[in-house]
Amino acid sequence: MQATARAHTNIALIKYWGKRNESLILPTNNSLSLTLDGFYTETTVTFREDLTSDFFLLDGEPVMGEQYDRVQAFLDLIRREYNIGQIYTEIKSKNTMPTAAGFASSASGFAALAGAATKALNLDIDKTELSRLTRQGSGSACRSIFGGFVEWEKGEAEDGSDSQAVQIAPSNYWDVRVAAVVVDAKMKKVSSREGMKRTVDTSVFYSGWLDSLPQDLADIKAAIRGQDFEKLGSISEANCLKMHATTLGATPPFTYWQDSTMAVMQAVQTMRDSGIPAYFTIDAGPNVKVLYLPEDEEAVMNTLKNLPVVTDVTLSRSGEGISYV
Ligand code: 2P0
Repeated sequence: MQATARAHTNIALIKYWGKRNESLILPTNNSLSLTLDGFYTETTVTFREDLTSDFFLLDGEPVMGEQYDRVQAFLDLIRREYNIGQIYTEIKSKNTMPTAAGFASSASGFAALAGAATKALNLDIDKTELSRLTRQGSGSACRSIFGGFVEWEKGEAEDGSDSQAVQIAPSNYWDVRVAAVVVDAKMKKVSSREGMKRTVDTSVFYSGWLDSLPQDLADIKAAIRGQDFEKLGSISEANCLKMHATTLGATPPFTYWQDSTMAVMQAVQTMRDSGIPAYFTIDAGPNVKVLYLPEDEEAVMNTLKNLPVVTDVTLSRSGEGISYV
């Protein structure tokens, strides 16, 4: 009872920012992402009769604390959902994120874990059901089951049975590129889980965010259909700015941005003024992702690498969904 799965991380262009059910991880809004080829997690899960608890090694080191608890809770869910009984697992996970690329590994991590565990158990589930299961490990991870452009449908059902990701376009549909820009960051961050909860509970801007989403989703899907990069980029950038604006209306207010984050944002806008179509998006942290087209790669790289606040830039293309090794 062993299997190995590989899953890539994804970058949200229309952000997931808030839950309507915290235990089932059901979101308040649909989100839309691009799966990235540069960053992935490879996980081997072995179910072993001789173990008395789950054992989790990440990059060769045993994992304890909160990270272990989340993984164990997710395996308990799989055991319960599929009537597996008390058989525990050995999990060996490798993150192939270039050092400090500024990506949270929970998206690729929970997707690879769900894929490997269900494969090891020989469960007959399709990608849609796998996405629903993965969602309950970490929300954004449900999008990493698929490659290319992916939408997470929030669903309406109380039990989450219709909250899953669907592929909008495969990875070879359109060569949009993403530069992951790491900045010199010192401030301690508010976790995305805590940040989105505080925002939903207290932000005076949250209803404006929610009201604006159906239009953003319709517009970005039209941009993907028409392969209109300026439209794709400008909607992504505006959606990111709105998400981050909600944090300023929370109690207590907070922001993920630092002066280095804003320096990169301004550099991207200056590139645009000089005729290079590049757009930024930012998740729950200070680092910036820049969207651009292949023909502008050299110019974008030169600009980003030469910014004093930037410590690392890693390039990525559209990536594949989950695969088994
Ligand atoms: C996203 N983020 O759509 C958004 C944009 C951060 C900003 O999904 O609580 O780690 O495990 O469901 O998926 C980060 O949140 O949160 C996230 P949980 P997750 O990618």
